[in-house]
Amino acid sequence: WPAMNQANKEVIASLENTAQSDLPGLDIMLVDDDPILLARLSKQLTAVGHRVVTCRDAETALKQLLEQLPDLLITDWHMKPMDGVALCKILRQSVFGKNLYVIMLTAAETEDELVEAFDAGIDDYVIKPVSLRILLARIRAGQRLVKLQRELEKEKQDIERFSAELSVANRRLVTMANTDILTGLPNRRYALTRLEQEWATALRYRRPLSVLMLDLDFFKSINDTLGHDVGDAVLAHAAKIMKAAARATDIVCRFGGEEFLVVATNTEGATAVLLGERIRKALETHQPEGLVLKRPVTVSVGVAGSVGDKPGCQALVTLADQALYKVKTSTRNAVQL
Ligand code: GH3
Ligand code: MG
Ligand code: MG
Ligand code: MG
Repeated sequence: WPAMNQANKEVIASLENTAQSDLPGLDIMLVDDDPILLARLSKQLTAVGHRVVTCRDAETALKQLLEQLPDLLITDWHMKPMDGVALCKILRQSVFGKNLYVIMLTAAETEDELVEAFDAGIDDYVIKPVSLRILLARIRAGQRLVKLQRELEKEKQDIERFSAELSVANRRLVTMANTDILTGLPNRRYALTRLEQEWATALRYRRPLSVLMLDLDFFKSINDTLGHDVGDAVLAHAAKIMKAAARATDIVCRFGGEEFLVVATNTEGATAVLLGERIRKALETHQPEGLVLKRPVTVSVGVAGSVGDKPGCQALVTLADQALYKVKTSTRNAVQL
């Protein structure tokens, strides 16, 4: 039994230690029109580790509260012109005061008055004359809530930060899933989704929409003669030139191996041919530097443009592909509608 008792005592002592170390001193605002009480309580609360700011009336307290942002308010009830209940009512309607822990000091009031004070927003009260032990016990009770509230606040901030990080990561992932790694252009997945969106927009605003299908000429021979890495470099170069030759509103994508698709918004077929020609010409003119190639890098372009709601979103791609095939079976390095 004595051994058991000793063990219990140790457990209790260690619990008390944690409890104390978990609850550091509070920032307390003390409001009372009695300067002697104010001085005594202030000294006593400071002695047990709290930081205390004193005010002799509620108006000053309100002003100070904004600056001090205390954890806990201990206020007298009867003060002039504003009393503690009125102070509490105002606090509870303000952002900084709505979560403040409020203990009211009161000479024994009637039941009705106490209910009124609680309804005004006090959390607790201590009967005057103030017993320090009781006041400290009530502060400790308040401290538990203050601590909990701080933890909640911190958790809320953590969650907000985490969710912000998550949405950044998410956006990055979406970008990655839509981007071709070699050229940095939007990929086929993006191209098809975007084409559908642009088709819907074009229909809604009765605007034309064109699609250009581009395929590098004799690309396989670059790979075969100079190797796949050179092929990659030529692809990246071609992508850069074509993107630069297009307009800001044209959506230039890598559609497949050495195939590119351009969605030209608000563009009729005839205009898209001019765009295709500009891209074709740019590539022909800007050959990749430092490479000895058997023939210049060129591109064949098939174009399809909408008229009203014809031929449809998917059909635009098919028609552009068919036009491209025509170029491939004739001259190459040309544009065909
Ligand atoms: P054509 O003028 O008829 O288009 O001839 P081509 O040689 O360009 O056509 P083909 O479709 O026969 O060859 C395309 C080649 O592109 C085949 C493939 O090895 C190569 N290719 C596709 N993707 C890549 C890539 O990411 N990097 C490299 N280096 N080559 C690629
Ligand atoms: Mg008073
Ligand atoms: Mg090709
Ligand atoms: Mg091809």
